[in-house]
Amino acid sequence: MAILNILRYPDARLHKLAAPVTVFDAFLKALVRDMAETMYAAPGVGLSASQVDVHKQVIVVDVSERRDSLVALVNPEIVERWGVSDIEEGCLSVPGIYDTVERAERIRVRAYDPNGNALTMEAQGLLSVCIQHEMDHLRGKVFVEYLSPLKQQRIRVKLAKQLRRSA
Ligand code: K1U
Ligand code: ZN
Repeated sequence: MAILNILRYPDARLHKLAAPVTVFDAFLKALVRDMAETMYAAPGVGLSASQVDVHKQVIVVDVSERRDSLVALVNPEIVERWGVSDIEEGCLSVPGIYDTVERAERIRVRAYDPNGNALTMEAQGLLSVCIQHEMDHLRGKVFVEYLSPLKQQRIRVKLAKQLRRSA
């Protein structure tokens, strides 16, 4: 197992489009294990392969308090959505920035598990928002890009300051 490096916004690699997974092999299972370890260590409630510079359609999520309910989705697709949620979001690629984005409150998702078994699941609340956030990463979209140009500018300044302080 390994802790992977998480790309930081505004790294251009966060805007790459992830490709569908076609082979469900040992490399995919190792990627899922490493992503889960990286998410738990961060700590976070979700992580996409895009954030660790692997541009394949893979996400992991665990919103449970006990951190024992890992959901790993390969080639996820939202097939139905209901309601509106405005839960505050964070992002491991944009540390220290939290804001709300309009998302569906409840979703039905079709995906594969890491063994290649097809699955359908329903999610609501934070789990729903987190899956939508991670799926955005797979299409190269970072949550701050939904915010106003003024907020995005302020975020860039704040992140540049963080970077200078840590250098
Ligand atoms: O995609 C990511 O960078 C992970 C992100 C997921 C997310 C959080 C909240 C709403 C939508 C999506 C995070 O996990 S940020 C860190 C975080 O929220 C958290 C960290 C520790 C404990 C609980 C939450
Ligand atoms: Zn994120």
